[in-house]
Amino acid sequence: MIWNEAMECMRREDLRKLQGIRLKKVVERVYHNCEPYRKRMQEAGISPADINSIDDIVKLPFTSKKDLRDYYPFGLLSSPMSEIVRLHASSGTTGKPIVVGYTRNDLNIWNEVGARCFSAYGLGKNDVVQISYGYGLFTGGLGAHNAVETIGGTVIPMSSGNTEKQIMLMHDFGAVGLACTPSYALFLADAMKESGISREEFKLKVGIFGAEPWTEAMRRELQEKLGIKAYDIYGLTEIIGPGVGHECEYQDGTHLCEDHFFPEIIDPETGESLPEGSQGELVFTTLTKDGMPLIRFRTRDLTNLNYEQCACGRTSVRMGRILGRSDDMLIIRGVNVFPSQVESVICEMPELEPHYMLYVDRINNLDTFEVHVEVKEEFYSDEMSKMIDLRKRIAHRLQSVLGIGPDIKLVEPRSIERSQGKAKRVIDKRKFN
Ligand code: DLL
Repeated sequence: MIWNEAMECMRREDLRKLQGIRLKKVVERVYHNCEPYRKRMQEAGISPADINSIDDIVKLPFTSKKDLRDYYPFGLLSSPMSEIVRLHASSGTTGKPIVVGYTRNDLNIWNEVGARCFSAYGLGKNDVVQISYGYGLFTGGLGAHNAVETIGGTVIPMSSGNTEKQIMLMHDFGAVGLACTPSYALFLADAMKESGISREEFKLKVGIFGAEPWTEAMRRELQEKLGIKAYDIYGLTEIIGPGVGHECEYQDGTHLCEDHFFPEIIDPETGESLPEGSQGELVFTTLTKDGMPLIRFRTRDLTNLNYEQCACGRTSVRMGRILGRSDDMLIIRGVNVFPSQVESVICEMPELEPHYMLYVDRINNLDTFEVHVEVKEEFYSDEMSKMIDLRKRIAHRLQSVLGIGPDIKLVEPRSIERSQGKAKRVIDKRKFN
């Protein structure tokens, strides 16, 4: 179902006009209400008068994660605190978190885009949806929660953790939708199997998965294990939270809510805009937010954009799978490696569970790279030769995909730690040397 046909199916020429009008307004807002933005624009020699269409966006300076840290906690707000009704934060790996303030209007926008997502997954007022994203400063729980309420569905505000209860309530309350990270969904899939309740006794049909990179291979795995359709939901705290983009019934790219969040793809090295279809760093400008609008915010997420119209009727651009954040990229013996590439290979091999860890270290000035992966119960064997053969095949596949051959360690089923939120799949000890 399409929640807001006028906006989601707007002719692209009209959309660009609307984006231009909104851009001018938001640039005026930050220029007049937020000192760091005004200063930066003055330094670049531009003023709101120079912004007259969406094409002018390239004249504006970028905003980075560092800016959000430098102006912690409230330095980038464009509304007075009296207008801010909610705060969210995303925890960085080190130091202070990134804080975002929302006005009432911002929360309404969030509900609107969230409703578009959940409608696109085919959910509506008759559906019960279990929200197993964490609640709190993380935007996942409350964001998905309000989206489901907006479409009139019934929310089970579970949050993450307490797996047995997750399974019991999912069953007893007849949840049709499950919203959580793909890694937690895997964990819950195993727990459902172990619960002794047969799959047919659950009503689950739709998975709403995001907050971390996941691959097509992982989608197949989850769809099969849970007997559902698994859809992507994308978002980031700085921009609004879950709801920046969503898949539709065709599962062929993540539609971005472009009337609110204008996307660009740039070369992460030079900052230059890249031609349509190129892979690069995703940049967003919030076109309608009041509390903390961001201009040309560099997400560090690597992806590509497809402007061809989708069969669903929406005209909005579709984002490809996120390869990872540029900061997730490992450089091992000079070769660029994304954990998602390893995931694709592992999920394609029938003998392996989709649970894996990457260990990187530097010993005697040489990078070491180990992949630990669980072998399925039925393939786990005492026969040495079988296991050696399997290791060889995995190493060979990884070598051809990555251009570098890791050491493979096959581990017993259930021996790799499960995640209840965003999975941590890399331990890079070189950082601590
Ligand atoms: O993860 C918001 C969210 C919550 C999205 C629930 C979807 C569902 P942050 O904690 O600020 O916000 O992390 C944002 O997570 O820049 C991406 O690197 C990654 N990410 C989010 N969604 C996806 C996705 C939330 N669908 C960062 N696919 C983003 C791949 C994703 N990566």
